[in-house]
Amino acid sequence: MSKRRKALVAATAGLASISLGLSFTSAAGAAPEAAKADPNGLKLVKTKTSLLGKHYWYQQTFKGLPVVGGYYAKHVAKDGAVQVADGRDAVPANLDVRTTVAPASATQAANAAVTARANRARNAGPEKRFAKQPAATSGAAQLAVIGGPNARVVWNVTSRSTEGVTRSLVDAKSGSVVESKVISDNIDGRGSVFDPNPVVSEQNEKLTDQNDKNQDALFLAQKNVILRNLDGSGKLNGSFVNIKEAKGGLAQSKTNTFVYQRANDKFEQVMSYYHINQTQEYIQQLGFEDVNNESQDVSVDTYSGDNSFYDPSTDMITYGEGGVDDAEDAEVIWHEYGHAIQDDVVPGFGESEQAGAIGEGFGDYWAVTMSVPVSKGFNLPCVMDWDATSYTTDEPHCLRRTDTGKTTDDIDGEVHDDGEIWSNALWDIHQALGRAKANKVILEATFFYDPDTSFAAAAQDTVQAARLLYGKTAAAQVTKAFQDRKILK
Ligand SMILES: [Ca+2]
Ligand SMILES: [Ca+2]
Ligand SMILES: [Ca+2]
Ligand SMILES: [Ca+2]
Ligand SMILES: [Zn+2]
Repeated sequence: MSKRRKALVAATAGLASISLGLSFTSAAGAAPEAAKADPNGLKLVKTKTSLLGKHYWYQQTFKGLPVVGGYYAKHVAKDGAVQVADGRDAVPANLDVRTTVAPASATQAANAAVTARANRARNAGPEKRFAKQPAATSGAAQLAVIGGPNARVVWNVTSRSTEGVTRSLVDAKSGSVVESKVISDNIDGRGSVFDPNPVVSEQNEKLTDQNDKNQDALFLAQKNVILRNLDGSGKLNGSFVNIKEAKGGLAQSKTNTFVYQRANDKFEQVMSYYHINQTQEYIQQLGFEDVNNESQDVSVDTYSGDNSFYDPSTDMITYGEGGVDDAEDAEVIWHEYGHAIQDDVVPGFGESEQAGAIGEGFGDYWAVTMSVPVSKGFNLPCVMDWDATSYTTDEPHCLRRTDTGKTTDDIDGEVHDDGEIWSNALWDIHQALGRAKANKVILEATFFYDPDTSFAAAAQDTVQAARLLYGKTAAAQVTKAFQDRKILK
């Protein structure tokens, strides 16, 4: 970060000051400066030692309050030569630092501004589906002074929102927000993805893998997206996703630009990052802050078979590259993330056959509900439309579906088959309650599952969650969805 040199102003008592514009940063000007006393109102905040000497950093203060951005540094060489960097701001000596705005009102104003901007930022980008953002939250407001031509006393409010950590300055006399800026390191990158997959976005069942070859039709299916919550390391590592292993090496970009075509294995890394980040953001939008809220480890294209899996012993998701590379289909990404969700919420989940089937059914359902906002209604209950082009001939190409009409009469003891009973019930709940309510009910219910639960017990948990969250009518709708599958009587 570079900081603009500031004009120097004496802020001593009784002197309504004017900028002097003096600079003391040059080496030539250093020696005479050494003899002078430090100006008033400096508070030592840090002392650093380097090879050539010591460095004293001061915060500028005015009537005991920190002046925002006002700094003063003394660099003392081993021979005693002193260089001064004076970044103090002019503050009129008669500035009244009494406040009329309460800190709580300032915090409220700051958070409203942060939330409004976070919403605008999202809505201006391609991610319109994330229109509603959580409100900013913050700790206590601190009183401070802004110097310069518009000197005033402000409340300094630190907030946290989907944009990261924000510092807002609220005029302590008028209550207006003077400045609001993101100060955290989380950064946005750029990428290109399929969303959710080319078959759905292009509404074209005739697309084929052709052994991972670049094709015009598939290039047209790519869309440019913002990769949020990256940690700034230049890798696809962030708050909710860590691409930990990948065939051909990890994608890296100093400018956090990750744009590849699908024949490049790094494309699948971008897919994994983007779609897992999206789904964790969505979960948090629903109000859940403790559903696999961590940087999920992912291994991409490292398994040659046509399969993907979640390994609870290492808490890692692996996406295979057989047929259509699995991570070219967001529905595969979301299905596996579904397993990670359940393992996070219910340690050791999946101990019985029916719990295993619930795991598979939930993963399929989660893929479908995540696809809803980007699918324009195209074959919604069809799971993994693009990956399935490698191993199905019927159209639409689906690995499985969430609307098979199966009931417990169809149980065959294979978890993926039987998962279609469960996913059908969840999909019916989605249609009855709407997406947000259904997903709140389903995620909330998961917290009450036993690791070796049965269809009936998990269904009861779901009915109970619906009753507590939304009342009797919702509970009756959920009950009916399970009765239709002969899971509940
Ligand atoms: Ca590929
Ligand atoms: Ca492949
Ligand atoms: Ca595949
Ligand atoms: Ca689909
Ligand atoms: Zn699975």
